[in-house]
Amino acid sequence: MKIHDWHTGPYPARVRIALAEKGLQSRVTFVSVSLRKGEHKRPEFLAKNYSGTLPVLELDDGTFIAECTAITEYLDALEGLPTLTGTTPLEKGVIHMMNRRAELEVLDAISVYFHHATPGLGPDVEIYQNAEWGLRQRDKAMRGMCYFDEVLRRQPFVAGEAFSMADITLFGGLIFAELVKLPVPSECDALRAWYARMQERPSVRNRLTMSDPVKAQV
Ligand code: GTS
Repeated sequence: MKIHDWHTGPYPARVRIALAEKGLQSRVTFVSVSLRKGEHKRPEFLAKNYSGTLPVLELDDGTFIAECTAITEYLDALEGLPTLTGTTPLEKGVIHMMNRRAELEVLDAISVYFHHATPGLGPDVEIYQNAEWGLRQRDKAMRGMCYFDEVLRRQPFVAGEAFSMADITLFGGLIFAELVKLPVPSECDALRAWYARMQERPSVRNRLTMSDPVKAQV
């Protein structure tokens, strides 16, 4: 399998963390796609992913799977523990809901803020910007962080008692927040404590070095 991604990207981080959690790193090689050069908007990349976003999983039979949630679901179904997307119908439903909520309320909102209300990936890539929309999404993300703080006051992980895909997605949101210098509100201590705990996970710590070619071939 191949992963087309950009090693420091918050969305790519989601798949890298999922791979490491499942112990599947040795089964993939990484292909670097430069966001700053706009390589993800070129026809040859759009043929792999119509949406022009990273990451994309390429299977050995030539199938391309885009969207972090879909890629994580695929990897989770392969083998290994922990289960990231739930086992019972209840777990699956709650994890999917909280994962989507982490996207809608934090990660995707920060992404819109980045692309619309900051220079984003630069003038060659950001061909349409709407700063007002971007700033509204920034405010939405800040409210979203407060929501997740409340959730994490009641339970240790985003979807309940166990680590899941929803934790990985919210973590991606906070990586993005750091990149664009949006601080987690100081009163959100449960969210801050959870973030610190997430950073201690080996899958999180090793995500940037995973694409080292030597490691990729192990
Ligand atoms: N819904 C998609 C998913 O879940 O995979 C979003 C993917 C996404 O936005 N990826 C970013 C991207 O391609 C990568 S990164 O910003 O995290 O590095 N952004 C470039 C763009 O032009 O939108």
